[in-house]
Amino acid sequence: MTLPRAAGAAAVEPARTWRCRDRVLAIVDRPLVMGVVNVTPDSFSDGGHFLEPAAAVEHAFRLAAEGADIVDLGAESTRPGAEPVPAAAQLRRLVPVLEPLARAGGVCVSVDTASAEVARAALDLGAHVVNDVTALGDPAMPAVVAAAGAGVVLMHMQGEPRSMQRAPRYADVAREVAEFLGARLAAARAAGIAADCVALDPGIGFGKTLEHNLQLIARLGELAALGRPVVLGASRKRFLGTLTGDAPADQRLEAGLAAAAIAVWNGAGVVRTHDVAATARAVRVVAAIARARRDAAHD
Ligand code: HH2
Repeated sequence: MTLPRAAGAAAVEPARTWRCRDRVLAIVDRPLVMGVVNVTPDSFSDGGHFLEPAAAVEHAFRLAAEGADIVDLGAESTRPGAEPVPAAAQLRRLVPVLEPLARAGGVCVSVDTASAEVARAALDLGAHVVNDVTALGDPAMPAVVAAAGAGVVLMHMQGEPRSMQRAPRYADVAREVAEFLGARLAAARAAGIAADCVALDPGIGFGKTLEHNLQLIARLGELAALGRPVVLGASRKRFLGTLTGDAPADQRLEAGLAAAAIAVWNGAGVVRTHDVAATARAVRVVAAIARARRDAAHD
């Protein structure tokens, strides 16, 4: 992987591990796959499919069997225009799914929430990762993550879901997102979160136009240069439909695989996807070719 660097500066090695409580996830031969399970009535691609706890639990185990290294449970849609879901309502959806998953052990569980109250309850039940699309926007969140030694995803978003797609604007989107995430990484460390527990995510579709999303994926190496695993979530998102003749969300598989492949080539260490089996197979091939390129460079 070619890392951007200032003249004379040493290249930063891509992060090879991500610590999430008692699990140390290795990102050596291939990227990690994070499978999505939305326990919501209104998520943009799987809303209403897994609202029944038994269906969500079954789907989570299916994704793990298909090759998900982490299963990301969400109880609040963050699609453009979505309203926030109160903590108590998130927990009513999450707890009956989390409890059996945690009891069974084995599956590394992430909770997609910006609420410290939800994160604390989920970690108490055995979750390993807090996936925070507000990058520690809740002032109580850093202490919750630090106390548990949990993994945390710090994601960039311009604005908030309700209004973020109205008029996103950047002078240089890749530079601004990297600066924001670098600052949030420093804030996390200052709040007692270990650096090796942190992963960074440019937030594809969160206050971004089509062109912004493309720039971010094309220049993902600038985020990888911060030295932490980069998470990329392009799966089924609207920009993929826009690029493929307005394909609906359930017909964006190939487009999502193409985006995931380029992201991994450009340094992504974790791919967040609804389509685990296909993504796991695709990114293995990309990772093998990336290794061959590295080996050739070292010969
Ligand atoms: N995208 C979504 C939700 N959470 N978290 C991270 N770290 N990165 C992402 O790109 C990301 C995310 C949106 O996708 P989805 O969960 O399928 O939809 P919804 O928010 O409608 O539930």
